[in-house]
Amino acid sequence: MDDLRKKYLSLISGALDETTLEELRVQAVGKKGEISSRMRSLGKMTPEERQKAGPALNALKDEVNSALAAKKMALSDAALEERLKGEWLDVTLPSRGARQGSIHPISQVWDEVTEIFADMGFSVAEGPQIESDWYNFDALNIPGHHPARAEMDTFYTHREHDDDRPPHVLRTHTSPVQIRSMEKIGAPLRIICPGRVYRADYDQTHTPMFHQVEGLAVDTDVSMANLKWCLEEFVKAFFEVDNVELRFRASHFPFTEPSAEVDIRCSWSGGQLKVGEGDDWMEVLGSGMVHPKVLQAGGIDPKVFQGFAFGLGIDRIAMLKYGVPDLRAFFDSDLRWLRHYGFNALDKPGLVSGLSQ
Ligand code: 2NM
Repeated sequence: MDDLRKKYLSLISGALDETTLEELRVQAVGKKGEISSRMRSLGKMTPEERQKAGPALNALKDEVNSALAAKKMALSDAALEERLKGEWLDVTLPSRGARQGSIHPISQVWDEVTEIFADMGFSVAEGPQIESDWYNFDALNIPGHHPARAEMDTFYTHREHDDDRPPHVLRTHTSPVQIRSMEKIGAPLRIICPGRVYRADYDQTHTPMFHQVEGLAVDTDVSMANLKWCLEEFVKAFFEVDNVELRFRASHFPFTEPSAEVDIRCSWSGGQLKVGEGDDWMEVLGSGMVHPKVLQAGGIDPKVFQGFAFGLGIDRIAMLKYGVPDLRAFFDSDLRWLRHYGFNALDKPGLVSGLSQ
């Protein structure tokens, strides 16, 4: 029995592949194998012989089976090792440039504006694009008969005439988000609301969907001077210049009193815009002190709190900053245009690293 043991253990340890190992298993412990036939011969032994040989044969069978299993594991590990060597991949190789996408100029400017106001302590708030009449108009001091409702070229959702259920609209500005934020957060408050807005207007300089950022700061000691500083900082950071001159022109919006439109000093020489110098003025923002009725609609006490607010068109300032001549090209999804005007996804705008590379 000891010879059998030595023979099989040495054969198993010398096996080079799983096929050889399987042949050895059949030869030793298979139905007609050497160890199995020895076990069958136990019947012909005397009880004394059987009592010694039985357990010894069982032990031998177990030992050979374990040796087979261990060798099988070792062979399969070695095979895996070999395969992995062949499948090695260099993950440091550069990606395929031809398939790289780019960041749309509107997304880029959205991120730049957000970055600048975040640095001044403003949070970002977002809200629904389908709004109730109340949030889009009434809460903003634009009652039903107000001409601004007609002027806005509002898209109404279709519904049979029903006096009990006022219609919903596609929001014509992002101000309803500010009413919702006043209700939800209360005062003090500093937020900007970037988002898509809709007006039924389509020509060289208007698309029925465009993008706006509106800002709102509410506190117990907020003034027009704070508004002016804030917008000056914004314009300098956005146009990446050290000095700008702003001109506040008296204007009228239903939701602010007083209201002002903001122009920046610039020059247009050779079709090239330069901000902060020259004899031209360019309108970029609308702004003002939030009307007491609007604070009230947001659940804020206008006897205790004041607020300033402003609004600007993302698409328009994107055209100005990046020299895009035609607004409608923004929404054509022309790949050649996107490759030309798009930004690298890895160059995230930051006030330290630079807004635009
Ligand atoms: C503008 C111009 C002036 C404005 C007002 C508000 C609110 F909700 F706080 F009253 N949000 N945005 C505002 C003020 C917007 O856009 C040209």
